[in-house]
Amino acid sequence: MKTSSKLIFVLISSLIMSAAFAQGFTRSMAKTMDADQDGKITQEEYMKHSSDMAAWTKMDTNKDGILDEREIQYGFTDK
Ligand SMILES: [Ca+2]
Ligand SMILES: [Ca+2]
Repeated sequence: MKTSSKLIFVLISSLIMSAAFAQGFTRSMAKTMDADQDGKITQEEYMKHSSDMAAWTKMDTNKDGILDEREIQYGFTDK
């Protein structure tokens, strides 16, 4: 039972992940991108996971080259 529910969870997570890549960015992706876990995503951290600079430009609203907590909250959704 435990193993199968784990499997379903992984399956659902990967489905959500692929949907996220098609539609936008999720909070879990933000956590993955934030390699040093300081709550901010630098352009360097971002570029290890995405080359979508149009999305970066959109999310980095104050153009300082870092996505801070507020910008992550705005740019990364769970939808
Ligand atoms: Ca960081
Ligand atoms: Ca910024």
